[in-house]
Amino acid sequence: MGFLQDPPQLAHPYREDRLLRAMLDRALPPARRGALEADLQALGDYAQMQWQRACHTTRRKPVLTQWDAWGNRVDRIELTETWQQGPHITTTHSVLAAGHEASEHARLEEFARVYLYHVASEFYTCPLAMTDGAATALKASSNQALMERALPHLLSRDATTFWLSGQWMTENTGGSDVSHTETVARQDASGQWRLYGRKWFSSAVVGEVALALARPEGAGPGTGALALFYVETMDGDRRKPELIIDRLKDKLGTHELPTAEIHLEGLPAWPLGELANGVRQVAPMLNITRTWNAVCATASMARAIALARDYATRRLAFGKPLIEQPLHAQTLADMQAEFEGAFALTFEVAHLLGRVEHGSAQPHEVALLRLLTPLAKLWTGKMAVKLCSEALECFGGAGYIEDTGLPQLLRDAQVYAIWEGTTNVLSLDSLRALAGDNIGALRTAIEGWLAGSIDAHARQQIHAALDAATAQLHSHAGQREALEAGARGLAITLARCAAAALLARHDSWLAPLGRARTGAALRRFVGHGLLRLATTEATDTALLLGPH
Ligand code: MFK
Repeated sequence: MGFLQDPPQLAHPYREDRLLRAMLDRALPPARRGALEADLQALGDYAQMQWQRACHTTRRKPVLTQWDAWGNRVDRIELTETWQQGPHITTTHSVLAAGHEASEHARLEEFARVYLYHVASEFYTCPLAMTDGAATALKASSNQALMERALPHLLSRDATTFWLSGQWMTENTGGSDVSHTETVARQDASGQWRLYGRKWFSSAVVGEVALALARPEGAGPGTGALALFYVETMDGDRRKPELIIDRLKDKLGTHELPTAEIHLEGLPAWPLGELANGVRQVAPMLNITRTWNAVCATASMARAIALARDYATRRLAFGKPLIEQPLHAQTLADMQAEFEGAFALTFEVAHLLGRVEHGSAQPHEVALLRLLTPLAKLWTGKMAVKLCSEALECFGGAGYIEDTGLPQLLRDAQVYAIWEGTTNVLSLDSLRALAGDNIGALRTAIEGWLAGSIDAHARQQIHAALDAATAQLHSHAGQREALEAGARGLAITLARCAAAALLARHDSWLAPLGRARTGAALRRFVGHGLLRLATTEATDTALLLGPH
């Protein structure tokens, strides 16, 4: 046998992750940091074991069986082994329950667990995100009866009592624009609400409950007339007959996740609150699942970079390891700097969420969280696709070969820019969040993060980009079309400004500790430029899109 290449090895995703460890050291009081250690070690062990297992087994997809041998409709879904382990791993390590503890650090501690678990979970984190979102929306609803019924299950620390929740919004008529929702809620003779209609993307159809948008019978058109309902899907261990699974989707990635098309034929349902303004009621859920999306996108980037970096130490070309080749080293370092910016912003959102929910946030931080949530989601979603693609290229041809386990990273990453709102929908949401003078909240936060920074060049660049973004926002005020056309560039510029300032804050904390890498990510990240504002000349847009 001639030459054989060493495959990449995955370093321990927790013990060897200096970024995650340093962030937690900085953000958490020592007692809470210590209490987190056992779960993070165990989830890191699980992640490493799952990567090794994935390299030696054939990947499977869930299988839907609609009919049994005797002609009964059964709609049974056989899950992958990893998905079957999901409830046990999740409850044993308190992944969801941790986020709902009475502490301003609860969400940060939850999302550190999610970060380690995500890639290993085969996207079991998708229904977990929705379960977390459902628990949060239920709490916000003040519906005492539903809270008492569902929360002990959704936040259970015991797999035998744990319930997963779905989020059923998307229909054939729209995923982004839900105003044409066709699902109808009708009261039967006993006064029980029942749902009738078709839901087109149900990623947690194996869950025990779901939150669903529906139009109460006789209500008017549009979004405002939609109501939010809670449903349960199971009768003991049988799926309720009023919930029909039409088929599982054949998707580009996330193959282990059973995303289904379903229809509802009178499924019993309970309104969370008033019989209108369902989107407003589901918004707490959307903001939670968007935070999950950002954390999971960041976790995928971490995995792709870890493997590419390790491989660069094993693969020789032109007489030396790839990591010693100047252009390859430059490529990896560029990826690392962008990733560190994304990591800083994502975990700031997680920590801020906990402070806002706990009531310990400063006054401007509520508006700040509302803005940073869509910014983190849209920016990390796009970046994950780019970085995973670049990481595959770092392996040459091997990155294109299925049973290396690498192509899956790229296929799966594409979902982050689509799920929970596309980049454009999230950019428009960031305009909603900027209404009033909410850019002032970001400015206040950035000044605070930069307070101890010694990098004068970075400070100047951040201020200049923020000024340019603010000027564009003000110059487009009252011109809705120009404002919308520029929304993506504006959002990404603001995300980059926030990320750079957060890198500066982290450096200010690291510097007195004498850590060798201090400042490198910030310098490189700022070197890539912060401004991404778009040219929005409407005449050119029309010319470019006109008939050829
Ligand atoms: C592993 C990673 C985990 C990820 C989880 C994976 C789950 C996958 C399953 C899915 O992808 S489910 C599909 C997800 N679908 C979406 O995310 C919907 C995308 N569309 C939007 O986000 C639209 O912006 C939205 C439907 C929310 C609203 O559009 P509309 O119809 O134009 O509503 P409108 O009138 O602007 O807003 C209605 C109310 O909600 C307003 O409040 P008021 O009634 O008080 O004026 C808005 O301010 C409020 N609102 C909207 N978005 C909000 C919000 N409030 C707070 N936060 C938000 N983000």
